[in-house]
Formats: sequence, structure tokens, C-alpha cells
Amino acid sequence: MATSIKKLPDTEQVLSGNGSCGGCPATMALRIVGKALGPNAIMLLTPSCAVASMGMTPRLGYNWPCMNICFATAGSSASGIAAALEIMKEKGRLQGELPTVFTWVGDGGTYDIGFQALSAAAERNDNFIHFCYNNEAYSNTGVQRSGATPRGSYTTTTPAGKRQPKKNMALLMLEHNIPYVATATVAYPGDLYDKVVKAKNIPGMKYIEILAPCYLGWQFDMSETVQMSRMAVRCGAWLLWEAENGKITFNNPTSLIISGKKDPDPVDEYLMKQGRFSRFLKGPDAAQRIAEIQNDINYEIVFMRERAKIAV
Ligand SMILES: Cc1ncc(C[n+]2csc(CCOP(=O)(O)OP(=O)(O)O)c2C)c(N)n1
Ligand code: SF4
Ligand SMILES: [Mg+2]
Repeated sequence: MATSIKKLPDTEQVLSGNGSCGGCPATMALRIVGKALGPNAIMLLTPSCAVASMGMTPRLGYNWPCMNICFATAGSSASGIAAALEIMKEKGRLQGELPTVFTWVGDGGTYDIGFQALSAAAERNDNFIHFCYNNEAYSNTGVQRSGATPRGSYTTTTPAGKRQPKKNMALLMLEHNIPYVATATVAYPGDLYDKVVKAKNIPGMKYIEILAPCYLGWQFDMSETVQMSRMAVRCGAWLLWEAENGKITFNNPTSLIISGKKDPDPVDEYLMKQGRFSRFLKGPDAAQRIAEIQNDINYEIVFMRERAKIAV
């Protein structure tokens, strides 16, 4: 059973007056992450909405030492900082518990542009947590397609709707044999909190991906962020799972869907609530196009169910 939202610590690492949009899912998620990590951490950010949201010195919106790093370098920069801290500790120049090194990176910086450095860091099992807040597009630069954009979604670079399905990035990270991988989303704050607490206490590389429904790119009302996140999970478009030392387990309510105890909601309502799908779903082919998206979801459910059976 996940920790209740009422039991989350009062600590706030995300400060009021930051520059994010109202209802921003990434900032909401970061608040919960902050409660789990506490103040003893170092944050690395690649160019993204999270950088635009943090504000400008001296009015920093995040209560950690923060480093803005180049787009492609989350994996290599975090590896360097983690190694430097360990050496400082060894030489007696750093006392007490080592800070948690974490990267806070969008899907563009994770799935696409930062993938090479991230893969290398995972292969080395370097000691940091990579967070991908996944709003399924390059939002900060006006919503371009990324490898996380689902089939059918409008972006400025897929004006007629993206033709390909998204890739399963969390699973790709798991295939690097890192000790901890998890997915989460803002509608399930206790689940996210517990996963971050777990990751914080595991040495080596950890990867946590958080679905972050962005009202601007997805085109829904900004008051509906949490509802959209919940709908994504209930229809199976986003699966909640974690893997410790390679063993995958599913979290509620995804576990009910995977075990067949509950049918996923049909994807129609989820799609229709978002303007980004409206062009793709217009016209006489609409039913066939919805079926294509439903197939992508069904495929992932079946694939992850079978993949979870493999544990060595
Ligand atoms: C090498 C490089 N290419 C492009 C950019 C321009 N850029 C800044 S933020 C951004 C979008 C980032 O997308 P994502 O990582 O998904 O984060 P989000 O904006 O969605 O929060 C881009 C393309 C850049 N800063 N550096
Ligand atoms: S565009 Fe989306 S992800 Fe970016 S700050 Fe606004 S709500 Fe957050
Ligand atoms: Mg993004």
C-alpha cells in the first residue's frame, strides 16, 4: 500500500513564486520528489521547462544546489558530480552523508538527445537518480515531437498527428541491468514518493520516469492535470511498475489491469479530452485511428505482462 498523501513530509524543496505554468505536472512531481529526497541533494537540469520554471538567480525556485548543464549531458555530468563527491569524501574534504545526485530532465533530454550519455552512465552503474518527467513533447520550445510522443498526437513537427508509437524508455533502461527502474505519475503521489525514497537508498544508477500531462502541449484545461494523469493509468496508456534488481512488479491500479482482474478503460475518453489528438481523430477514419492507438496500448500491456515473467 502506497504512503497516503496526508502522510508526506511537510518539507518543501520547490519554493512558491517559481515560474512554472499553473497546474504544471513537472513542478507538481518535483514537489513530491523533494519531499522524498529532502534538502541533502544536488540537482542537475538540462534545457527544458524545468529550467524556465526555476527562475533566475538570486530568486531560485528550487531549494537545492542546481546546475544547468548541456542538453545531451545529463548522464555524463551526473556521473562526474557523483564521482567528485566520492573522491572528496575519501580525501576527508566532505563530512557526513553524501548528497543524493539527481538529474531532472524532460523526455526530449532523456529519450532523444541525452540517450547516449544516459546509456553509458547506466552501463557503468554510476551512482545517481535520473528522473525523466515525461510530458511527451519538447514543451519548452513550443511543443515538438519526441520519442515519447504517442501515435496520433499533434505537435508542431507532426501537424497531422505522429505516425509512430512512443518507445518504452523505462524498459530500455531496465535492459542496462541497473538496480532500480520505476514509472510513476502525479495522480499517484504516494506511489511516486515511495519509489523515490527507495531509489535514494540504493547505490548505483536509478531511473524514475514520471508521466507529466502538460495542459499546453496536450491541450486540456490546466485544472485537469491530475485527472488526465489518472485517466492515462486507468486506460493503460501509462503503466505503473518498478523493477528492483531486474524483477518487475506492477503497482496499483496497473497491477489489476496486468493480472486481468480489471479491464483497462477504453482509450476513447482519454483521447477525446485532449486537443492534441483532435485533428488525427477527425474524419471517416476516426474509428480505425482510435483502434490503432488502442492496439499500441494493448501491445504494451501484453508485452510488459510477459516481460515481467522473466526474472533471473
Ligand atoms: C543542444 C540543444 N538543442 C536544442 C536546444 C533547445 N531546447 C531548449 S529546451 C528544449 C526542449 C526540451 O524538451 P524536453 O527535454 O522534453 O523538456 P520540456 O521542455 O518538455 O520540459 C529544446 C529543444 C538546446 N537548448 N540545446
Ligand atoms: S508548458 Fe507544460 S511542462 Fe512546461 S511549465 Fe507549462 S505546464 Fe509545465
Ligand atoms: Mg518534454
